[in-house]
Amino acid sequence: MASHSNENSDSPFKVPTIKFTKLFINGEFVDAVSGKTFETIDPRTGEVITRVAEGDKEDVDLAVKAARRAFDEGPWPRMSGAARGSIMLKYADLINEHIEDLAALDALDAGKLFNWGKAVDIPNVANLLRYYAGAADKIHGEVLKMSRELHGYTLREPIGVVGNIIPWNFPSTMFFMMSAPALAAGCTMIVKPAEQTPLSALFYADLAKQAGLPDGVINVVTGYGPTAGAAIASHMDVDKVCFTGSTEVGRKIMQAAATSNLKQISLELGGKSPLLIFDDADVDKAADLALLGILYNKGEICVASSRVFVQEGIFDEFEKKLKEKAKDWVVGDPFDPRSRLGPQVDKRQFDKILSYIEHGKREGASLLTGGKPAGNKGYFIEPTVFTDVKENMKIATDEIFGPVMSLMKFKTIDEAITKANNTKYGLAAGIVTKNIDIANTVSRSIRAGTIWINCYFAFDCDCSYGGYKMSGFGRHLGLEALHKFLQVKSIVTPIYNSPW
Ligand code: TXE
Repeated sequence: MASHSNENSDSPFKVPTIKFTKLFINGEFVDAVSGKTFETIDPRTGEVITRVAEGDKEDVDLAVKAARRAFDEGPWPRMSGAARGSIMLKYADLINEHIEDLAALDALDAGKLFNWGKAVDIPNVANLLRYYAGAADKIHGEVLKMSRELHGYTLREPIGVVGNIIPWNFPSTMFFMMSAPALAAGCTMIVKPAEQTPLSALFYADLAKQAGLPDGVINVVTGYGPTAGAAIASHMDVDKVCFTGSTEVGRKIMQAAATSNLKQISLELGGKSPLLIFDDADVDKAADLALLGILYNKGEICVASSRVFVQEGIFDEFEKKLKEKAKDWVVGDPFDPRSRLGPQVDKRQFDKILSYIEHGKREGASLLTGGKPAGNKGYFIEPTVFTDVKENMKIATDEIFGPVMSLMKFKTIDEAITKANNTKYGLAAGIVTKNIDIANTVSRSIRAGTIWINCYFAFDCDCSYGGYKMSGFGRHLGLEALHKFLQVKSIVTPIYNSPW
C-alpha cells in the first residue's frame, strides 16, 4: 500500500495511508485484466502519489456484466424503496464517519482545500444520499383518466445499468450527484472517475460494501477516457450514460450512444457564466461575490462566474475593490488552513490556463491582478483578473476553467442581457441588484439553467441544475434528477370483460 504525506504543510491533520488502488467489480477489489496500472499525481508537487489499476474494455465488460446481473437478477431494483433507502442512509453515515479521510484524498489528488472538503464537499455527499434515500419509497406512477372504458395506469421503473463518467474537479460530489438518484431509482452502475482523481471513488466503493449494497450495484473502473470511458459509452448493455466533462468529449459520448444501442444520455458540459452587477449593488459585497464566483475551487467549476459585467456608474470603484480583495485569496497548500486557493488539478490544466492568460495579454486586455504561476513547484496560479476585455476576446468566450476573470462594463439593462446571452453556453448566471424589477426581468431573459440573485453557488439537494444551449442537457439534483433514472411504463386493461 502506498502512502503520501502532507508533513510540509501547517495542517495538524496527517494524510492516511492509501488503501484502495484496484478496480472494484462485483463487490471485490481486483487488478485490471491487463495487469496495467497508471500514476496518480499530487498537483502540489507534480510527484506520484501512487499507482492505480488501469481499467480498459475487458474490465468494463466485467463491470457491466456484474451490474447487469445485479439489475436483472439481483435484489436491488426489486427491493422496496424503503429497504433501498435504509441502505443508502447507512452509506451516508459511513461517509460521515470518514469525512477527514475522504477530504484528504480529494486534497491530495485534486488539490482541493482540505478544510472546505471537510466542511462542504463530503458532508454534502452524505446529504445527497439522505435526500434521495428519502425519495426512494415515494416513486410511483399515476392512474390515468382514459377516454374509453379502459383502466390505465403508469409505473415508474428504473432505467437499468447506468454508466457514470465523472470529472476531476469535484470527485466526490460528482460521484454522488449521479449515483445517489440512480441508487434510489433502483439502478445499478459503473462509475468511471477521472484519471486525475481515482482515489476517493475507490474509498466510496469500499464504504458501499460496508453499507450493505449488494455486489454489482456499484462498480468502479479507474482508467482513461478514450479506453475505459469510451467502452462504457459504446457498451450495448449499458442503458444510460451520465457524463460531465468537456464539450468535445460530450459530442463523442453522444456519437457512441447513437452508434451503439441508442442509450439515454445526460451531458453536463462547459460554461462561461455571466455575473451582472447593477449600479444599486453594495460594491463591497458584490466584489466578494465576484471573487468567490471565479476563485472557489480555483475556478475549476463549470458554473464559475468567469464573465463579470459591471454597470458603468460603479465600475471604477468595483475595479478598485476587486484588486484589493483579490489579495485575501491566499494561494497555498490545500492542507494549510490559511489557503483559499490550491493547485490546479494537473500540468495540462495549468498550461492551458497560463496560455489563456498569455493570449489575453496579447489581445490587449489589461491585468488588474495576478497573471502568473504562484511558487516554483506544483500547479499553483495567482488569482487573475483581466480588465479592458472585449467580448470577442478568447478569454471572454472560452471556458478557461481556472482562476481567471474577465471584467467588462455595461450601460443599460438591455445591454446587460444581450451581453450575458452572448455565449454558446448556458449553465448559470448571477445578478446583483436591490431592484426587484431588474431581478425579475433579467432572470427571465437569460438563457441558462440556474440564475442566482444576490448570491452565487447557492446549491441545494432540492434545486435542480443543468445546461441550456451547449452546456448540455439533463438535470442534476432535485426530484427532476431522480426521474431521469426512471422510465414510464403504461399498463392498460378493459374495465369490463369486453372482447377485444
Ligand atoms: O475533460 P474530459 P478534461 C472542461 C474544462 C476543462 C476541459 C478539459 O474546460 O479544461 O473540459 O478537461 C472522460 N469517452 N471540463 O480533458 O476529457 C475522462 O476520463 C468517454 C468541464 O479533463 O472531458 C473523465 O473521466 N469518456 C467539466 C471525463 O471524461 C471520456 C469538468 C472528463 O474528461 C473520453 C471537467 C471518451 N472518449 C472538464 N475522453 C464540467 N462541466 O464540470 C475522456 N473521458
